[in-house]
Amino acid sequence: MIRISGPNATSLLSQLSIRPTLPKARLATLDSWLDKAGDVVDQGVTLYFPAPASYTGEDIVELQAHGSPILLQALLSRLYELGCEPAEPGEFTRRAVEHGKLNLSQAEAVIACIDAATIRAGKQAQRQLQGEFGKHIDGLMQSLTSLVAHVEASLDFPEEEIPELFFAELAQNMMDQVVRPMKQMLASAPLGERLFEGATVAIIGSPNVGKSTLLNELCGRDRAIVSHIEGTTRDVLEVDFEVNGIPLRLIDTAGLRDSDDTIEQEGVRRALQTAEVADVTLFIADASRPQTWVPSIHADLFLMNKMDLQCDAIADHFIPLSVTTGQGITALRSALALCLGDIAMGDEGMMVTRERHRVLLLEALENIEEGIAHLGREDMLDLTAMQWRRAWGLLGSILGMGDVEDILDRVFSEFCIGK
Ligand SMILES: Nc1nc2c(ncn2[C@@H]2O[C@H](COP(=O)(O)OP(=O)(O)OP(=O)(O)O)[C@@H](O)[C@H]2O)c(=O)[nH]1
Ligand SMILES: [Mg+2]
Repeated sequence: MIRISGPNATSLLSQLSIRPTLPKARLATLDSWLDKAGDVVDQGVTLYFPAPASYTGEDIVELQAHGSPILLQALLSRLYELGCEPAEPGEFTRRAVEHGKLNLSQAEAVIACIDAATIRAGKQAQRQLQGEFGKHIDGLMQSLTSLVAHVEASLDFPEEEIPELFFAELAQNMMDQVVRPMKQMLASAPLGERLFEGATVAIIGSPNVGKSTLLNELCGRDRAIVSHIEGTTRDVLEVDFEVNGIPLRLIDTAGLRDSDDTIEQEGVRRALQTAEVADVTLFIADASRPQTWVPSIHADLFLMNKMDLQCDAIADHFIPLSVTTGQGITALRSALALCLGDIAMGDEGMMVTRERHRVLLLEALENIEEGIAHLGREDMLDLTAMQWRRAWGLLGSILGMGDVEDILDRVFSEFCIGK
């Protein structure tokens, strides 16, 4: 599809289209598009969205062609001849923000919708796109405005006229209406950001304990070579899978042991390096071989595999597992989710899903709390008002208010072309 946005979109279309008149607004219309010589380049559907009821808020024309890259290129060339310019990454969405169709957090949600790797991440992105997150921030800003107004009003009165409880009440209201909801939002950030950034999970352990077997089981494919021979895996091998809607990259590694084989030595070196940088490290032992039970490096979760061979008691911190029979796989998934900060909850609330939002929220919170600490000291009231106003501005820049050109540049550089 080719999308044209801007005040000249319709005049361009009239030169490109075989039709003598503009198509009806928002009605799929069969059309043919012509090159300079008047020959038909391709036939397809033209859509016309008049301003301001369009994605960007400008006149938009969309051409749904057959899809041949050569013919699309010919259409584009014709459009450039007629005065079009290629869109920058994210430029359509940027224009939507500039025309007030979306706020900045909604624009970021557009990227999130494109990048969502799991349904759960997609649902969070939708909430943000629908404006739920923005409304929340807006509510906090409104409370702040009225509380700042109280402080500013008190600046105009001599001390004796201010009721004794005034500042205590003000602080309490700030806590209830702003600080507590903000802390609740911030508490969701580690998991919320994980939903989009994902995490890496390394599987380590001695040779032959079942690392590759586990990788195949978790990703549901026969991805890694499995054999009874020790030292089967040498390379680092990665697969994508998900736990509770958190996108994960699972990494299989060479079994850890001393070896004279230089290739295996390199495999072990890479295994250790992988474990060091992974977000979560799974250590696997073989229940039938006690010499595999002691981890030589740090691990986050401990699994005792091949429990089908050995039913003796094992140490508490090991999750009993048998990849062959399926025992313990569910427990492992739950443990992984917990490890990634996913605490069981019913209806999932709205989350903070971006570092940019978290950093601004945190800074705003700091300003608010410092302002509260200064309340009640007459000589510091100015400072309180200033800090609370500052917090208001920080929350505003989450939504793209104020002087945010550089923020826009950064946010839209993450987009792909055509969005
Ligand atoms: N009985 C039993 N055998 C298992 C289980 N899991 C894996 N195995 C077997 O253990 C052997 C080794 O499995 P792998 O997955 O190749 O082991 P690995 O840890 O990747 O080994 P290296 O790549 O050599 O480090 C294979 O013969 C598997 O079939 C299990 O739960 N029970
Ligand atoms: Mg292996």
